[in-house]
Amino acid sequence: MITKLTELAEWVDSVARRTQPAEIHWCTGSAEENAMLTNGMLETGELMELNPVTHPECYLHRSDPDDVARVEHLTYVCTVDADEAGPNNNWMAPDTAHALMDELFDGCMQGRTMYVIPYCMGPIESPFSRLGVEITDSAYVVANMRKMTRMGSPALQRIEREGSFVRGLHSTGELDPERRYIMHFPQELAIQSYGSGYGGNALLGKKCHALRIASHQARTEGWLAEHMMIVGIENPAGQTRYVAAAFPSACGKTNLAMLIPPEPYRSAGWKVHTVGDDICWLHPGEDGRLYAINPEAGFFGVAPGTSKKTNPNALAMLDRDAIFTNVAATADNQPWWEELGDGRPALDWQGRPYDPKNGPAAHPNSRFTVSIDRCPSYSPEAENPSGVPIDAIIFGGRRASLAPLVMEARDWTHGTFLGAAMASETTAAATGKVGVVRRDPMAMKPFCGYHFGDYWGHWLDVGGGLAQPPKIFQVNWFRRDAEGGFIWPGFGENMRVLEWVLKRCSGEAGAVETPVGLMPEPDAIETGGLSERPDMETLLGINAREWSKEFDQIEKHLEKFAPHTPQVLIDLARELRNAL
Ligand code: GTP
Ligand code: SPV
Ligand code: MN
Repeated sequence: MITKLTELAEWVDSVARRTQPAEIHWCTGSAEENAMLTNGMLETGELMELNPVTHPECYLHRSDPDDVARVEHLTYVCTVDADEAGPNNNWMAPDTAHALMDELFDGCMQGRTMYVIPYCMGPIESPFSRLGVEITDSAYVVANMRKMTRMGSPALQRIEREGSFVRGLHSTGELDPERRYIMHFPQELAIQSYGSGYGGNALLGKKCHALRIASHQARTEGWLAEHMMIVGIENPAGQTRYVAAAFPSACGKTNLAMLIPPEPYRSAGWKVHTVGDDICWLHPGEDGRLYAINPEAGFFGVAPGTSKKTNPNALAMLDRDAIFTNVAATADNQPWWEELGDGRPALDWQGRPYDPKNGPAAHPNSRFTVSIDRCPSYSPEAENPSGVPIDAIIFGGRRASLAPLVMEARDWTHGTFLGAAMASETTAAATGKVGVVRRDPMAMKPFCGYHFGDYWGHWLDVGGGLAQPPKIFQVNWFRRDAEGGFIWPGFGENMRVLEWVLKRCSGEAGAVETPVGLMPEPDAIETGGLSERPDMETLLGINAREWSKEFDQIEKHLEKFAPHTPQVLIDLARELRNAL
């Protein structure tokens, strides 16, 4: 027996009886194991070696062309009572879901290896960390989990000590979209995923565990599991404040987490410390502040748009020991994607000779996987078992119009309202239409494991119990002009907005009250050093008529979650609309 934890051994046995693998491999996370799996995948063609001179230990994986993003319409929360999952989730009765999944899993691993991956979400020694075991028949999943989580022997030891873990079962199956389901059983601490090998559908520690299951646990235990990046910003005086920001998928978390301050900030001494880029677990501390850990240990980042100009820190970590999924390749076998800047694609993401008639060379949701400690701005605080204290929470979306560059909530309740009312244009991170504005509360629309109305109530409860709650802000880097171009330069220049945010936290900047939120005073956002001054009047303008239409939609949206929606949010919407 590989483990002394009977429950784990019995579960693995029962899964093996159902799925009938040829072999069972317990993952230790060692370098030898990784080399063995990599060699195996090079033989089967699951991985291709990239240019060993420019990109040593970098590999390309091409997924099935029908399996390139999260599938929200096939993702379910299976609570006993449908009302618990809420209108924000697809729901299936647990019995029905189990029957369906049992049939799919029956014999599905015949002739294949079944990998058992013990993992720990969060620093191994942190009381805030949570444990899981993913069983999968995909070596690619193992290789990704190794970079993105603390997996293997140390995790298994803690699982054996504590006895409690989330049970994740995954099989790539036939990769048939008609036989694909991502099922969550929060009350059983279980996840079952079949028919996809991609990202959030298959790397079960990430969205399935660290958000959908964890949000459910967090609700009962008094903390928050959020789709947020975490960054420390050090000012010239050497003082670091931590900020957590929730933007929907492919809306700028990774970029903000590792931004390089532009001149004149850099020479003045501003520094950025990356703690996390996608998921954040927030716990109230004894001092009445909110403490954040990043449950992950690596990045699964969007490739297109990443360049030396937009995100030099990302590029610096992508020249060694990285996995690329669905990017294009140059003639000399270097990874390539749109807006990379250098080189030209020879083969597109499906391995065909590149032809612009077939669309972009790299898939719009192509990704890189790399360990967080490869990031030049990596913060050792990411390993702090107690987490980092958060001074500001930022909500952001991708909106061509209306939403201003930045504004601040009056207080925690108003901040919760801003989060609940968030909307953003859809992106390629999930299958479906791109560019459609939809409500995406707290960037959690696809990830909240329970009823949004209850979730907002939980936000109010957690914030209400804090003596020093973080200030809450809303940003939008994505306003467009009449020609469709971005008005705000974005990326590193977002530091200018962060400076105002931090100065609001330290009491060094004023604000102007408006019915939608507290706005920067004129010229409070530094534009010196930009090649041209952006249209700040548009970026910070409030159009009362457009906002009034927005409030119509927000009220309807809050209504959709009644009677679970906290009354204070409904009342606040009415009050703000009347003030407009
Ligand atoms: P997920 O990993 O899907 O959760 O995405 P994310 O929120 O981490 O988004 P990411 O930082 O990877 O950015 C997604 C896309 O938006 C990339 O193509 C970026 O180049 C682009 N982007 C990020 N920040 C900015 C910005 O400030 N301005 C503009 N115009 N584009 C940005
Ligand atoms: C997202 O879609 O928000 C991601 C990528 O971070 S995935 O791992 O596919 O969820
Ligand atoms: Mn994400």
